[in-house]
Amino acid sequence: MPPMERVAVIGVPMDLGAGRRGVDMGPSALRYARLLEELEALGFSVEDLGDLRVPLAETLRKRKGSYLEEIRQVALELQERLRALPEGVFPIVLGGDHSLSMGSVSGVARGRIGVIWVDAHADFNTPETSPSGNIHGMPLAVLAGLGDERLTQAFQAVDPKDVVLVGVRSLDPGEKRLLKEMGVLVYTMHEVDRLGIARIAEEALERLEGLPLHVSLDADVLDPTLAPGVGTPVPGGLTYREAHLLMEILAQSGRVQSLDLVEVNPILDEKNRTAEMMVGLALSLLGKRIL
Ligand code: NNH
Ligand code: MN
Ligand code: MN
Ligand code: MN
Repeated sequence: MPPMERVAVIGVPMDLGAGRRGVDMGPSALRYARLLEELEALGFSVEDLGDLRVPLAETLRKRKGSYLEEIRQVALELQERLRALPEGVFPIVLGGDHSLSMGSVSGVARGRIGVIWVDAHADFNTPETSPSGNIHGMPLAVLAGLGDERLTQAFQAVDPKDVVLVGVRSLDPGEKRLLKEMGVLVYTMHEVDRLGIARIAEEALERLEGLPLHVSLDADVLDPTLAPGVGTPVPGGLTYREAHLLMEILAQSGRVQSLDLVEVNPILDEKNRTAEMMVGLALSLLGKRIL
């Protein structure tokens, strides 16, 4: 179990960082999948802080790729809300696209922190390396201090050596180079298959030894046959069992202090199963056990 009994849930209905619309409905889908009720059933005292206000793309009259300032504002507000939480409260941030994690990780970091980024992608692009220009492909780089200065100034919060990526299977050429240069530890699906997820979880905990941990869980890390409700599906993802085992082993460390559930796209989903799967994983990360 994490060392906390109180959970705060906050929604960030933002899709400005993604290439496709719809992840702004993620927070509703995750709540509808009974996240709060199930956490209470696990014994947590849960407070729902509601959703941040996020501008609607339709009202901005801008072309795609120019939402940096709006995203920055939303992430700053998230950062502020998380900084204001009393210590000992476990925040769960409901996305929304992954660009919100610039605000979540920098908001929960009280000194040095380890980040476990569970994603089909590395989100380690800069404006120079990004083929899409979508900001949800950049947040981890920003957190590590790379990218547009307006973002790194506000959100740089982690040493790249304190980051572990798990489940990666889609990298852009420039971000591949950056990951190597910065010494980020990346467990691609190749390593998941070779080593097994249990060993990877243990190695990640060892690498980040002694640090409080933030888990950032992108729904597209799951195999798209299980989790079709994502904007950028990539075949060959984590199975139900691998994903749960990863969460269970991280939970047993007692060091996980905060969580993002991001990139659930209800428009593309089937009967909310992607959101339901994400809720199940959150519960495992917060200590739910079979026996
Ligand atoms: N690497 C691609 C990009 O930067 C895809 C990013 N999409 C994600 N990341 N869903 O998790 O545009
Ligand atoms: Mn992502
Ligand atoms: Mn992804
Ligand atoms: Mn995604």
